[in-house]
This record gives sequence, C-alpha cells and structure tokens, in this order.
Amino acid sequence: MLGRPADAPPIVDPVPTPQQLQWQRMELNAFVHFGPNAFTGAEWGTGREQPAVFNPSQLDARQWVRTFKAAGMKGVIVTAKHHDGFCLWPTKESAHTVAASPWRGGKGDLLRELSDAARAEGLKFGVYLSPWDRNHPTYGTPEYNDVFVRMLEDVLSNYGEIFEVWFDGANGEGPNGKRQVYDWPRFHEVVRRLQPKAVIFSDGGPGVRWIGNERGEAPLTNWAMLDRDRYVPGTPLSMDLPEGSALGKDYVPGECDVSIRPGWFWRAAENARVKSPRNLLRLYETSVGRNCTLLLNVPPDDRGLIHESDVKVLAGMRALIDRVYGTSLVPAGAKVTASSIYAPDERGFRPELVLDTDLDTHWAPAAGSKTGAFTVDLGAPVTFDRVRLQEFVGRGQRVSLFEIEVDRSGRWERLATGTTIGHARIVVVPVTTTSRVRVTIHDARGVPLIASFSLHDTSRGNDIAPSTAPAH
Ligand code: FUL
Repeated sequence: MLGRPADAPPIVDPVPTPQQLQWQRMELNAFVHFGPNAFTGAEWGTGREQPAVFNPSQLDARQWVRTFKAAGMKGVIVTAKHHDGFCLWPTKESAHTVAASPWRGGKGDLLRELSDAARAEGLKFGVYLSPWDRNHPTYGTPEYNDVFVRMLEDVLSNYGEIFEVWFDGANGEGPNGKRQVYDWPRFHEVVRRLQPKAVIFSDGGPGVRWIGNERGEAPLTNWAMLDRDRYVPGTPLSMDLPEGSALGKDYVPGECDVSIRPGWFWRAAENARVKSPRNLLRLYETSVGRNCTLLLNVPPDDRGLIHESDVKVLAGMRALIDRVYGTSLVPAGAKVTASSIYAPDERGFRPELVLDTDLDTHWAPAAGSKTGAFTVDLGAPVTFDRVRLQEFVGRGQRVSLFEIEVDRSGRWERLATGTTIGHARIVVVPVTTTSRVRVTIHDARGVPLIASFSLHDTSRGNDIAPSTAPAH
C-alpha cells in the first residue's frame, strides 16, 4: 500500500491470515479424484476392491499438471485416500495401498509423482484425506484415530509444502458396521504442527469452508466470515455455510467444489458428458465471481491420464476466461472521480487505483464513512454485460450494499444492486452501452476499500464458444 500503515483505515475484524488471503487470490485450483473407482466405475468404493484393480498403464502426473497449468489453475488437490480407504502412497498404516497393486510393480507412490510434478510446473500441492474409511479394520474404534493421525503425519511430512488439507464431511459405517467418533482437534493439531502454512478445508473450516453444494454455485451474498466453533464436519447447520455471516467472529472464506464430469471419478461412459467451456465460464462466474475459490475436479482415466475430452474442454475454458476476463474494457484514458477520498493529502487511497491491477492498492472514501461513490468516465461509449468489483479484503471484508448506475443521456439510471463484494464479485447486467458508470457503496462494516473495477462482455468469447446458456 502507498499510504503509511498508521494512516490506513482501521481494520475491521476478523481479517484473513496471510495464507487465507493468498489462497483467495489463487481463485482456480484442480481437484483430482483417483483410485480404484477409476477402474471399477464406483463413486463410493466399498473398501473391498482388490488392490489389483489399480493398474494405470500410462500414468503421467506431468501430463495432469501441465493440463491444469495451461487451464490457469494454481494448485492441485488429490484424493490421497477416498472413502474406500485405498492409499495412493505406500503407507505401513494400511494393507490397502498402491504397494499392494501391480502399478509400477508395487513400488509406485502417486503422492511423490504428483507433488514432484506440481513443484516442477509451479503449482501448489494439496491433499484430500477422507477420515471415513470403509476398509481399515480399526475403523469405528478409538485406535483408528491414532491410525489416521499417523497417516496424516506421513502425508504431511514427506511431500514438501502443502497448501490445503481437505477433510470431507462424509462419515458412514466402516467394515465392522461401526461409525467413527473423529478427534478433530487432534487432526487439526497435526496439520498445524507439520504444515503451519496450510489452510484446512472442511464444512465449517477452520481455514476455509464448504459453500454448501457441489454445483459450483455460491450465493450472491457471501461473507467470508462465520462463527466456526458452531460447525463440525457433517454439521446439521450446513444451511449457514453458503452465505456465512456479517456478524461472524472468524474469517473462513468459501470454496466451491464441482466436477467437470457428472461423477467425481472417471468412467468411460462419461467421456461425452464433460461440461462445456461456456458452462465452466458460468461456474467461474458463480464461484470466483461470488467471493469463492473454484476447486474444479478433473479425474484421470484408467490409463492414468487426463482424458482428451477434458484436456480440450479445459483449454477452451481458459481461452474463454482470458478472452472475457483477461482484460478490462475500461479504456486506458478513463478518468475516475469519487465522492470523497480517505486522507486526501496522502497518495494512498485515490479513486483511480480501482483501475490498476494491483489488488493491494485501493480507493477509500473519507475517514469514518461507510458510504461513498466513484464514477468512471470511459471517455467514449463502451458495451458490456458484466461488471467486476473487488474489495481489498486484507483488512476485513466490508461492503454490504452497493449499486451500479449508468449515464443515459445525462441521467443516472440504475443497472444493478448487490450486497457483498469480497475478494471478487462479478455482477451480471443486461447488455449495456454507456460512457459513464457510477458505483455507490450504500453500506459497509467500515470504510469501504475498493481495489478493482472492470467491465467485460461475454459475447467477446462467441468465436471460441457460442453463448447459449441463460445469463442467470
Ligand atoms: C463428498 C464425497 O462423498 C464425494 O465422494 C467427493 O469426494 C466429494 C468431493 O465430497 O463428500
């Protein structure tokens, strides 16, 4: 920030940790569901599958990671262990692992190959470890918590830096018909001890939270805050998770997990049912564009490769996102004015900072104000159907009510209203041509800090993928 820290508008608690802020800015990550299910066609393996079924003949983790990187994804999270209990790394804690499979003659370690590939290509690496285990003989007894802790220790000690640990909320019966009482505080302690920089995902956090559905769709109102002590994985209060709460004491931003295919695991019958690039652009808008990260699942096939259909669709998605959102339609010469400026003698909070690409610099209205407006004079008419707004959330998410207006022959006319902005908000508006746009913040939890304003036109991607889907 340009302004001296002492002069900066006061913090509005809760604020993100540096890791949470960095995580929000990653925006798009790959989810990888892989294991025996890719060979049996199951969604939830029973745990009784023979390890011999796991035999990917051409597995190439570099091909996965290159595909993800080309799609603009910044990290990859793999199912180190799904509900079937099969471990993708050779652990002595279980007999149901890659070591018992024919893959690489029983000498394979998928976590090693994938973490190495991710590091080589500059992606961050994360792990999904299902506490529910339909195979392990100790499941349903206190001893299983010790086993799970040792598995976590394995996974978090041996594969370099982990950016996210993903704990699933599903908790069914194990092989002996018993359910497990999980020792969550202990599991979290292991993560904090071995990977202090990792964010922990589960229904209610503690690091990042589930958005409440697997469709890739966050609600229009989305606070990064909630009272995380109210929730455990599998919580009956999951209806609170999508919107979070303006009154929440803890910063726990949302994540949208969704699969590129109908199922989480690959199956041949779904090669023709991969979502289209347009569909994925919409999911990007309803997740990243609603203050979430998008965790897009791309499951490898039974050869151990990302299937050609998915590779093609991901390339199409990237081209579309770049075409529509890669640049702003606000011309370089645009002028921005504001109703007021925080500490106007300082250089730190000028309204034109909403047009640069630095998310740490931002416009703020006068000290003490929870309202304010800025006007962007585009210099000439511009046509758009999306407005992208971003808050600087490093000092707390603030905006709770805003309005977007356009100049129609000298009169301001309302184009859209909205509630939260957060790290990013993409507002869908009717196709509009105007040379002046005004954004008014009507209410906020503190002095609003607006980092970015940009205009976009989804029809610009029509040559890549025609727009057929309805806008909402
Ligand atoms: C769910 C699991 O039951 C699914 O199999 C999948 O892993 C999904 C991401 O989370 O709760």
